[in-house]
Amino acid sequence: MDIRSDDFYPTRLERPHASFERRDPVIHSDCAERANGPLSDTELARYQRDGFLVFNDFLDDDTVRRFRADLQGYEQDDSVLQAEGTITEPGKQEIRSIFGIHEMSERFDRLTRDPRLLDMVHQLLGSDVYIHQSRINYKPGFHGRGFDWHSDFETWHAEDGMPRMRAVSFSIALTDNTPFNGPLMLVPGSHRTFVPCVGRTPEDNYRSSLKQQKIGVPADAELDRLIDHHGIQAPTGRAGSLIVFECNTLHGSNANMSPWPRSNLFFVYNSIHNQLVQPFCGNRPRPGFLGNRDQPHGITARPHSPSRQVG
Ligand code: 6CS
Ligand code: FE
Repeated sequence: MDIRSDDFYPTRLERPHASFERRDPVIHSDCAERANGPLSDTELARYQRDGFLVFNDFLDDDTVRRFRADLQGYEQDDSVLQAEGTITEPGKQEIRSIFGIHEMSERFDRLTRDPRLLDMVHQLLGSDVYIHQSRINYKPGFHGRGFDWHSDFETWHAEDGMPRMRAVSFSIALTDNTPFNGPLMLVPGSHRTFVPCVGRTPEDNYRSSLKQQKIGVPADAELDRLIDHHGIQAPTGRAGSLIVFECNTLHGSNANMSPWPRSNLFFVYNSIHNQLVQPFCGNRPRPGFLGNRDQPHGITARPHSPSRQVG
């Protein structure tokens, strides 16, 4: 397949290709925008260095409880269980993820518009933003399968047509994240390297990749090199904690062998200047609940959901 002239990050190739340094800034805002946001210089420097930040106690206990009740409701709601964006665990009935949740839940939509989150995102991406993708991960006790090592951007670039690295993911824990229930693992500093992956993307790959990703997983030798150099961090913390991670930061998680679920809210902000184009893998675009298309206007802030000060 010929490489398009607008493809800054060729991947899903026929043969292995060496990793290379990212071709986009990590923090896109100018000096004035950087100074005008909730993240301190120290936090901005840590995000630049590691590709993620952790905030314990971002969401208050009452809001966590309300989201948890919503999740239980979804498990009994046939219209949700039958929705195309609802993914079950491979070979099981347990829910693995529900995508497009910001369009189904008023509470979730309000959370994504919390001024403290939007102020942080504007500071990092230097522009108005919209929701590229949202989901609830259930990761039930005993049956919650893991997620192989990957860069979200690699998938969003190849399969959704996201041109540049100008997006950031937010993951809010609705259950305690312990060393035993499959917490998110991140490779600090990996966001600065793009790792091309080998293998043509099958049509409608998402129908299997959301259960278990096989395409877009970096080669072991590359993972070995990056992890050997940067190590692995697995932030644990109480329900209500927030992890903010750059779209190209390598991450994954182990299966949940504990009795305790590891449920989290997950939503991605993309810059309005980074609109999705034709997928770079050459396939037709994925459905809107995976990659929100044609969003020329940024989302607006709404009244605070009760949560503690960020930072
Ligand atoms: O394909 C996707 O868009 C999703 N897959 C993974 C493993 N992480 C990011 C995203 O939610
Ligand atoms: Fe991911």
